[in-house]
Amino acid sequence: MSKAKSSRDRRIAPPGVTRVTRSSINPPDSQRSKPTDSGLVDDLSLMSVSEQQASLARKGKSYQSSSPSAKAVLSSLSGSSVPRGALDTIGRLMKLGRVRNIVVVAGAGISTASGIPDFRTPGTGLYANLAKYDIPYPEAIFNIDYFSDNPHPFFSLAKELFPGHHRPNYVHYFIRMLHQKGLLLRMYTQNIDGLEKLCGIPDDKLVEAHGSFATAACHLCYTPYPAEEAKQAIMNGNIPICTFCAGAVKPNVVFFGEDLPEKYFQHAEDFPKADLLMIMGTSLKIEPFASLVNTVKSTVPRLLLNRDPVGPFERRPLRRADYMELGDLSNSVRKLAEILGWHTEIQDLMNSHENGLCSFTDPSNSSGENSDSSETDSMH
Ligand code: CNA
Repeated sequence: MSKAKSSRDRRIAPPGVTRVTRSSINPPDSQRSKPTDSGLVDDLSLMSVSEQQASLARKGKSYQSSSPSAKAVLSSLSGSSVPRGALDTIGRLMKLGRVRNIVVVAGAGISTASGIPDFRTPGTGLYANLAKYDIPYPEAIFNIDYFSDNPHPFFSLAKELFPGHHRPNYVHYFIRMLHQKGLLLRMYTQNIDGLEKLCGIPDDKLVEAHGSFATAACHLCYTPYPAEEAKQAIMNGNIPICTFCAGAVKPNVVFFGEDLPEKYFQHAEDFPKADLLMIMGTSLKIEPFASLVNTVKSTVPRLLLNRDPVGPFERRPLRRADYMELGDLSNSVRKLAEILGWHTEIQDLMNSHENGLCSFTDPSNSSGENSDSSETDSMH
């Protein structure tokens, strides 16, 4: 789908890093980056035991471990003969203090509860409702070559997507709570709605891999353009025009065929450090972002919270350390928050912060914005 253009290299990869553009096509499994396997850690004996337990319990058998470390971990859990679901297992790991560096990977599904449609949900997704934009195929609306020829479809959509019309929801605040508890190593989001910043996740904890509306530039000569003026033009149904070359200005949302922001390359340091990966509300269809989930060590637990299995979670059997909770994301996240004993705290945070947001008018200026978000507290 993507037609990467080498001439469009304003956002270049750091030295020594291969230049990467956004593409909607997943590579075959054989081409995906392989995780490094650095051996079992105690946490993983818990994960594998838990899964074996569940499996044996399904077969009417009780678990008998020959692994001392697995037994030790098991014996430290109360009621350990009961098979656990994904949320219980991950919740227990977190409560035991086994998890300190969580990487969250998120997509449009975390914002549907805020009233923003995702791409691919049948019926409600943007791709199912694009007839009004009069485009030849859904991805054209985010294709930089198509935009060059005809920017109108994107600007119609941008008018609807522009940050400022929607509020963060419980899922965003759960992620902020991970930060406040000192557990969030980084959040990698594909979203362009700005709700992560708006809920108070600070800039240094956030990688907006597909850009945002917070800045704007000419799509031809890349001359920066004031974001607020671009917004005003778009909201008035006009196309902002570059004062230097007269090209169309667009918000710095990453289109198919454009380079990802430099911050994205932080993943090379973050993912090897992760001790838990939480994947939320994404179809994992867009590369290179989708393959990030394969770059944690194979012993690191991965938890998918989504309506349906996606990416590596479509395979059977699941990788030993993979867990998923299928269904509505807000419900799943709330269940996990309840297991952790955080639910009331998140609600209070959400209520107080949302009240503050009512008087906050310009989210495009936010950078962790009007919050106390730089402060973290500890889980223990
Ligand atoms: P996608 O391909 O539409 O996938 C979304 C996934 O979330 C699907 O698997 C859905 O089943 C799942 N999902 C949606 N709602 C829920 C829910 N309430 N509970 C559980 N699961 C749910 O979107 P991706 O993020 O994977 O694709 C990446 C694109 C989408 C990015 O480039 C974004 O720029 C783009 N996008 C962003 C937004 C936004 O910023 N809010 C909105 C629409 C599209």
